[in-house]
Amino acid sequence: MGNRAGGRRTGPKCIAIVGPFASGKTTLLEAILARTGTIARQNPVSSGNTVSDHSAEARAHAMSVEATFATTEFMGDSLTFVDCPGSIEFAFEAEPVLAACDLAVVVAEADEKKIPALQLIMRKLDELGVPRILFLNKVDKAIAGVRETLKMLQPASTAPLLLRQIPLRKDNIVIGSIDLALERAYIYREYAESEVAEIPGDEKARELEARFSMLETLADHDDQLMEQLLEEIEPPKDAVFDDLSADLRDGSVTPVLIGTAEKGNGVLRLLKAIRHDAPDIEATRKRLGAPDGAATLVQVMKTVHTAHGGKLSVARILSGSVADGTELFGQGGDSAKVSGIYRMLGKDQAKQPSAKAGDTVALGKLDGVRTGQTLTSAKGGIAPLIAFEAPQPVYAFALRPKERKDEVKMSAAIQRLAEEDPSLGLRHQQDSSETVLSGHGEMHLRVTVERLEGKNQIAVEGHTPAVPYRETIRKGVQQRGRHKKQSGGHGQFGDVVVEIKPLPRGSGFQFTDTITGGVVPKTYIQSVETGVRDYLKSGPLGFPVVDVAVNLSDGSYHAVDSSDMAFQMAAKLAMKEGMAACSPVLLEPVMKVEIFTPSDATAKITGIVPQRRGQILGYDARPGWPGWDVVEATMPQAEISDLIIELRSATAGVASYRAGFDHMAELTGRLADEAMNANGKAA
Ligand SMILES: Nc1nc2c(ncn2[C@@H]2O[C@H](COP(=O)(O)OP(=O)(O)OP(=O)(O)O)[C@@H](O)[C@H]2O)c(=O)[nH]1
Ligand SMILES: [Mg+2]
Repeated sequence: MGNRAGGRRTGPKCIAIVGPFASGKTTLLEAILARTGTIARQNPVSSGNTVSDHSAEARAHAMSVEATFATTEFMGDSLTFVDCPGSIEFAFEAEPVLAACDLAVVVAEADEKKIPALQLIMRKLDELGVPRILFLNKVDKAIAGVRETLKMLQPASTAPLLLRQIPLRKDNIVIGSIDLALERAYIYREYAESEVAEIPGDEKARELEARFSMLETLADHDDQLMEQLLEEIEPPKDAVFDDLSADLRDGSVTPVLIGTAEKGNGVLRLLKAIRHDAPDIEATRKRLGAPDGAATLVQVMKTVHTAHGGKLSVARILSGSVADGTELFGQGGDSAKVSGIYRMLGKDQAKQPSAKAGDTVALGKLDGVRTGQTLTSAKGGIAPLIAFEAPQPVYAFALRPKERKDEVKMSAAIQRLAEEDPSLGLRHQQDSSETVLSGHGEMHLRVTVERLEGKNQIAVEGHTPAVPYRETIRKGVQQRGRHKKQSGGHGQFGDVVVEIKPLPRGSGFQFTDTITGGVVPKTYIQSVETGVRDYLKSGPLGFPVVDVAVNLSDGSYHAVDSSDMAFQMAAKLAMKEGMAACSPVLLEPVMKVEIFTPSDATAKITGIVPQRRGQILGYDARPGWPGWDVVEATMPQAEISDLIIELRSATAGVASYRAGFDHMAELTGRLADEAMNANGKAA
């Protein structure tokens, strides 16, 4: 014991603050910055004046919408905290942060509804191998005991939650905490350091019981401690601390500290635990599989375009050092020179001459560098140490500027936003010539549009993207089309007979001819095909026509008056008249959908599907996700556009889905009329 390399690691640290929606992350960061003296006082989030939620968008929606970096000092150590948004719609923002941080502080609260969200975060930390401390916040309003709360939260975590502190109550109000490792009591004082006290006599039994249970969990990874417990020998305090550090760092337990961020309570203990137990940059390098060597290595965590137009790449220096002018190479050997190194405090930056391994700083003007990239000082560059893949978007907006003159400006601004937020999708929809922005929920896109408008002074209009309807026919017909004009000199003459026939779904378009004896010359057969194809771009219902075969069976021509144009016209005439008689019908795209949901909401989800004209194909346990199900269904694309909103509200915000095109299906009745009306208006 005591030899598990549990000692304190010095050097700058980077700590991500994560946790379910509104658990108090921003409040905690504010409390930390106040406690370390980086800010004069702790502002409540309701003031709209915190270090994190300073943007107009965060204030407007009373939630964090991006990762915020704040560097502070605590007892001589440099600590950079990164306050990550809790909403699942902004979850991707945290991934490059988590990858390059040393430790995550998971802020949780005693709220059953937020367990699935907590589970999602814990899974991500498991996946990335990030050690963590759980900060059980809001103990001021907790009704249940902490141990019951941990029992409730435990299913969200694969590692055992190890209670390190228990609350000290008076008249049912939490007035402080008892640290089970230090065996000391702390009496909370608002916005100030707690007062150290002896453990009150009547709390001793409860303390010993909780402490024993903590030691038992630690003994699972320490045979010597196990023996001591069995023989009822009091283990040395230092050895307990070493175990706590070592178990935290290798992820075998998740220590739990408690507090009330809003009043700054429990914050100093948390800072001390971080100082003592957090792994350092060496461990993080190892976790990322960074190559050894003399070269400088940098991992980019976020990209921002500041109000003054400069691009900042917020990055962790994994090894070596960076100074103004340092040339950094990405994958493939592209390079950029650092121009400006800044220490971050929310929206403010302070210039500094250089940065060394472990530091988290913003690097100026790294053109071409993207979030998630790894950079090196070695010529030749380096492949990213970790690959980030944004989940499939679940919500989309079609955008256009209110004023035409803003088109170019809007498209440049969207490019910048997409650079800042790699989870945004951007495509140009041919059918409707719309710019379609896709993302992870309504709020995500709303915030994106607000940024577009606010930062760039462009007014934009957003609406649900058009569904790519098609049309086809139900029966065939034979139709003649004659185009004949005699006006003065040269006439125009084309005459065709076409046979129009429906094809099986998914066949597309086929053109053939059965012309014999040259009644329509070869070159004009080509013209007929061109005319037919042109017509099919918009059929009798106003949509592109699919699954149709057209055969040119007969016709006639005129040696002088026939022309390419005349035959195209004749073909279009034949198609126009013929198609109307073929019982045209609208087709809508139907998608195959997989909906991921906590199992206790599966019944609700299977109820939502048929209401959206969907068909359940089946549901099952989600592989590798205890407590989750996957529901498979088919559903018309038109019904999926806002599906996520309903799924999220049925599952406290955590359900998601993946969809891919499956087939086209006939659409008739009121919905078909609506689609045609909408199309008519747009055209
Ligand atoms: N009672 C109580 N409320 C708290 C405490 N800490 C935070 N809150 C409240 O919880 C709400 C959310 O706080 P935030 O700090 O914005 O939470 P967050 O986790 O940053 O939220 P998102 O970033 O939007 O996910 C606010 O109303 C806070 O005042 C606490 O210790 N006790
Ligand atoms: Mg927040």
